[in-house]
Amino acid sequence: MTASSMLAALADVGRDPARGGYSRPVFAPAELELREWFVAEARRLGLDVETDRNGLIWAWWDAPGRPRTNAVATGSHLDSVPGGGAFDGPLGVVSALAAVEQLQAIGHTSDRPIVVVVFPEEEGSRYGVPCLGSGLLTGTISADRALSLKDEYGDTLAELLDRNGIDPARVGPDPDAVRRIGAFVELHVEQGRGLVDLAEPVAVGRSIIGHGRWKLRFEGHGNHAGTTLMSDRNDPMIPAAQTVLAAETAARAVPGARATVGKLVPVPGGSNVIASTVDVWLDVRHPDESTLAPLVAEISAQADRLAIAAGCRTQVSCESYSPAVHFDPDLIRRCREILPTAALLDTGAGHDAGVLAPYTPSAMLFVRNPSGVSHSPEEYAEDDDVDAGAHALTEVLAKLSATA
Ligand code: HGY
Ligand code: MN
Ligand code: MN
Repeated sequence: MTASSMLAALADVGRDPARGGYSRPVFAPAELELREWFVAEARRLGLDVETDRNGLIWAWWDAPGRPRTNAVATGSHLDSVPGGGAFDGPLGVVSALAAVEQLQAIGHTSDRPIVVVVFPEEEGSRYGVPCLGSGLLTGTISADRALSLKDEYGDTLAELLDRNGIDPARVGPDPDAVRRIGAFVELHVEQGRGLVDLAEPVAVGRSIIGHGRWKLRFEGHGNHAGTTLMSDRNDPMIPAAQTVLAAETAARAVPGARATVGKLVPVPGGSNVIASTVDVWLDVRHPDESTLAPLVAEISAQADRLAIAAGCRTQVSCESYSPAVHFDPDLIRRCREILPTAALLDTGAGHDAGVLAPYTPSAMLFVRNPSGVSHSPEEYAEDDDVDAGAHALTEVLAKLSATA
């Protein structure tokens, strides 16, 4: 099957009629359906499939007697943001399967095994921490912290994994699994317009900017919307709203900075109720970490001042932080030798390849997205570009796996 035909086969899984696009939280029915589809497809290709102690799926293309060392790995994620696009994650997974199928069709033999990996909870939409699967694999996040994370239903990750046949007691770093990887190349839909004006549908990734997520809790005094005079209020919604504006103003003043509040949750959340608390999730990113930290500090200080002025309190906690990533220069060079017309792109989006980068040579391929829009139902890639991306990945896997 081609990558575009596989994507078409998945087009109805996890559609979100309320938001548009797709909502495929990790281990929710839609993502489980995609995982089952992946396992069936991988087995159709004769790959040896196993789900590891952290919920990652590994589909190995073995050869008799060839050890699982120095593998050329590829893959991506199947989970999505709420109301996300069809390509963010699944494109890398279907392209990896299509590349393996193409290599098998031409009788490719290689000195190195090829393995396709599916990483759980890349978006962090259910548990708040992005790249949770690759973070557990590499030890970037501790098992204790991960297992105690709760979703909006109060389900801990431990309970969710247990319900899906994964023993929470075994969750944790898997250095042997990381050591088996000699190189990792993730294909992903581009989440920007770097390729739109070029005549080339595929680019090689160079870097990921630093990025993190902070939770700001504003605590006030819940009360009645009608009987509480304006002079008698400690309404946490006010400093929360002012902080959203302050974050936007602060980020606009710093070239290259991005600050976003995409999630704000008042408790109890009644339309005739002054909230008792308001939680605000702040996503801040910048290519230079020495700029990112002071920007977050400034926004946090403003939140504190605004809260005090409203007779409220704030608590700020860092939910996740991903340092800037520079992909492996040699692997980038190899990819560009194999794909000489491919542009070089930096990205503002985080990826599992970024988490793996400090542990094994990692790189990325990006496929043109005509509008550049992502994390939205509008996310898109033309079938021809999807298949050009899969072909590029096929070439990269063939050349990388052919050398000892
Ligand atoms: O948020 C990100 O950059 C990625 O899509 N997880
Ligand atoms: Mn994403
Ligand atoms: Mn992604």
